[in-house]
Amino acid sequence: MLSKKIEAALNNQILLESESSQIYLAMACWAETNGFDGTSGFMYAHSDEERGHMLKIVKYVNERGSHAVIPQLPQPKHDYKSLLEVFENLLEHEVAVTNSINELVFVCLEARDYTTHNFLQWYVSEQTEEEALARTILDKLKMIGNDKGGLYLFDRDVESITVTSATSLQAQ
Ligand code: OFO
Repeated sequence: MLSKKIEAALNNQILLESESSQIYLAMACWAETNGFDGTSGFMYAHSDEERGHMLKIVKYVNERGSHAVIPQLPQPKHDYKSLLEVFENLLEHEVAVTNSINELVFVCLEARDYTTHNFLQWYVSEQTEEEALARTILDKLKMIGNDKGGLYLFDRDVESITVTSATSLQAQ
């Protein structure tokens, strides 16, 4: 059974992952209604992934004999000035999620909950990948600026930008 402190911290992470899923769903809708179909596909997929992250913690908490609480969520932002703003917000949100995961890892070590600490390692690597991907995408968008042709190509290709290609691009 989890300690009350770890249970509360994991429930807080459930809230954050659920929020991520909603935020990316709202971004998908903005992109879809503004002619950015590729970005919208990317965001729909990302929203599903975040729901997966949330579910993984829900299952873990319940399997450890504690109780996962499904949170009420605030309405996410639904209007953006540009693709650049969308991805800036995405990176900002992922950095906040990373900080929260790091804090959670720290709380587990303090409490000597090595099982939960081990469970969280997947999230630690996942956050590194997600931040690397978001930074690479942002760099591309900054390079493109307001060039319509560039934005068209970006939107066409964004779904195929993977973490692996992002990491190798950064290494170049
Ligand atoms: Fe992208 O945040 Fe989940 O883990």
